[in-house]
Amino acid sequence: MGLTRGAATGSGRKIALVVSRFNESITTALRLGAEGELLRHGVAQADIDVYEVPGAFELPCVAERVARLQKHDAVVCLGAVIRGATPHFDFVAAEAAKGVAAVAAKASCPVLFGVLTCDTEEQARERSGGKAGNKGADCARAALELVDLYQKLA
Ligand code: INI
Repeated sequence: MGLTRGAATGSGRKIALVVSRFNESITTALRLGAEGELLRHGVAQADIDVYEVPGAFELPCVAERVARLQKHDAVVCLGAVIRGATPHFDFVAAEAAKGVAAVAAKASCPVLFGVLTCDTEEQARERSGGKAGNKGADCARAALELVDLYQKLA
């Protein structure tokens, strides 16, 4: 029996963040959390590229194009879908999740899903630097771990 896991080391890694603008105060907090985590793990500021999209629905198609550039070791998708009063929520959340998963399955580098899907803005705030941590930071760390694991599996 063997255990293979990736180490979350950032030195020399190039990471793309695809960030949606909808619910911008939340997605900015996710992006800052992700950037902070990458820097803490040794990624150089110059090696972090941010691509902005209007909403979470647009994350998969842009993530796919960014992954195809083969300029980055991982692509991290960040967004916030908040239910509020709109039935739009279910469609946007489902398409973002399915879309990013489909891109991740085909891409040669790790593609991560850092999209909050919450009932309320308060829940989203809690998960973007509040008492429930920062999903952007978690996702960035997971990306570094996967980069190393993909390398071990290559
Ligand atoms: N986009 C989000 O990122 N979060 C949301 O909560 C949201 N809601 O609720 O509507 C949302 N809608 C916009 C969507 O992502 C697309 O940008 C839009 O439909 C254009 O394709």
